Amino acid sequence: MEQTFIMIKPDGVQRGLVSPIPRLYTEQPLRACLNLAIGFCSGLLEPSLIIGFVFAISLLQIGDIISRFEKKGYYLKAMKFMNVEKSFAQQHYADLSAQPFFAKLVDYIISGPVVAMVWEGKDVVLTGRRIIGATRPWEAAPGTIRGDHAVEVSRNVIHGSDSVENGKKEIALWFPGGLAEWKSNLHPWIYEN
Ligand code: IDP
Ligand code: MG
Repeated sequence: MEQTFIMIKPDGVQRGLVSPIPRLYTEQPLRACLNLAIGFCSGLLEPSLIIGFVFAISLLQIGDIISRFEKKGYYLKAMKFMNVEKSFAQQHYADLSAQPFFAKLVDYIISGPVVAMVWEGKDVVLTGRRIIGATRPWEAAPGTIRGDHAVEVSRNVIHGSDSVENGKKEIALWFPGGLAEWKSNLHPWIYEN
């Protein structure tokens, strides 16, 4: 099945889209506790608890973006929370290196941690782009992530591969170690084949 690379950019991580932490705690305390527990456990596995704590907070913030893809019927095949090196950001956006905004774009992507993900499903590249919305947030339809949560093109919250081919390239770049192999038990209820 088709796969796409989705990245929540540093502003998306920082802004806590849709679910500010206090609201999440009052409205969805179970989910908040679960996220915190996952973050704490990851802290135990990681070299420092602080990384786990940051991961916990970030999961609270990015949960709604992940939910949009999950609820649609796509499968999360890989996810990591990380800081990006400058040279890596330049490689990811190599196709745009001639653009006047390239240097700024690279600085933006390395300005804080990002959440890198691979999602799988039928037509996930095109549909993922529709869920994300147009590059320029003022052109993005209401209901899309950028349409609802971004103002500036240089602060547009999220990245999604623009073709199957580029998706493959980006997945290989961001997840050289491969992806999780799994299939949801709900698969026959979402997909015909
Ligand atoms: P996309 O993210 O919707 O695929 P691209 O054209 O591939 O859009 O551009 C990559 C990223 O570069 C955009 O998401 C946006 O953050 C940034 N960008 C695009 N155009 C501009 C611009 O005119 N000024 C500043 N940043 C831009
Ligand atoms: Mg692009």
